[in-house]
Amino acid sequence: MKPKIMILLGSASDFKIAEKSLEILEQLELAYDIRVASAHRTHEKVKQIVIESTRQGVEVFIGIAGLSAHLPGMIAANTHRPVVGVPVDVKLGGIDALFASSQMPFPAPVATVGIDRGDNGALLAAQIIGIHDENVRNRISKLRENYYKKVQRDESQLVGNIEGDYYAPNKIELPKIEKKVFHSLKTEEGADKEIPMVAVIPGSYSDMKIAKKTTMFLDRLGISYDMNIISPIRYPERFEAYMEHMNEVKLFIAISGLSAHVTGAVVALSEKPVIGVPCPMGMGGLDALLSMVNMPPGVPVGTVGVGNGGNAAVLAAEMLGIENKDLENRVKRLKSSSTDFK
Ligand code: C2R
Repeated sequence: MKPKIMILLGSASDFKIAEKSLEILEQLELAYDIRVASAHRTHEKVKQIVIESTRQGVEVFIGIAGLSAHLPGMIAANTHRPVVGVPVDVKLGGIDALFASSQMPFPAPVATVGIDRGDNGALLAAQIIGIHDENVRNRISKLRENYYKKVQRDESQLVGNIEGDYYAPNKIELPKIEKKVFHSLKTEEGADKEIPMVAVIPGSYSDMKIAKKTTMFLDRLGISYDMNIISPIRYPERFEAYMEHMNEVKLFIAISGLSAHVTGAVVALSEKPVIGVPCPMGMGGLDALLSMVNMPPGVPVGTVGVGNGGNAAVLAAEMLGIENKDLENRVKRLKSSSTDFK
């Protein structure tokens, strides 16, 4: 059994976070390898593991590290395969590692998930593999169903134990509510030429400058896309209709500032990979970065650096390039001569 996912830990002390990843990968029946190698302390070892694993067919890397977490970035510098970064809370609540992981320069994106979210790191890696593997997609669906059932179970247990004198539960008759996720049914690559590979969703016209950077690089990489400016907060129904309409795309890129709910709304309605681009509106984009990245278990958003629309496109190309040789070669070329693309 050859590993599809390579997990690198900056230190054995990160293992408690990695355990969450392993639990998810075991449930999803995905073969992985795990090594301890620090970009700071064992620079050459990281490089060799990444180059050799890429050569041997590893499809996704997960870098788990705390403090100034340069490990995921260094992995991204040495492979054209997608890299997921899991920042670990060692100091400063993990903010240091979150910035080090997400704020990568073009064209070395790291799809960063929430602080200590080893589970979401693994789930995002699985979603990436799910782009070309229907069995993995089906298993992800079951796993998400379990998260849904857990909320239902937890709620009945919680409200069943409330004994306050003034507790006055409203008898709301809910129709049978099912988990609402728009599934893709087509599996064949290019089965329908009309279907774009990517849906790009900026939350507002204010995000267009950054969205244009994304689409410029999608164009250069030869990745087909649809784009629709649509806020799930301002136009919830239109947003849902668009998501349903786009259910055959392979992945989503959502671009948003302030309390950036676009990404969260997308991942709530889809099990495809979601790439988030935080926009600098207020607070230099810090609000958007944190609201995109710190998602609860089961609904990961792979977040790139603030304003880095270019890296979102490169990351999409890395994800799609696993099963598409042309695209793989284009992203390889771009990463080895990025100045040609500026
Ligand atoms: P020790 O417990 O070994 O001192 O490590 C590790 O990931 C860990 O979270 C403390 C923290 O330092 C982090 N570390 C990095 C890197 N190497 C180690 N961030 C790296 O290369 O980025």
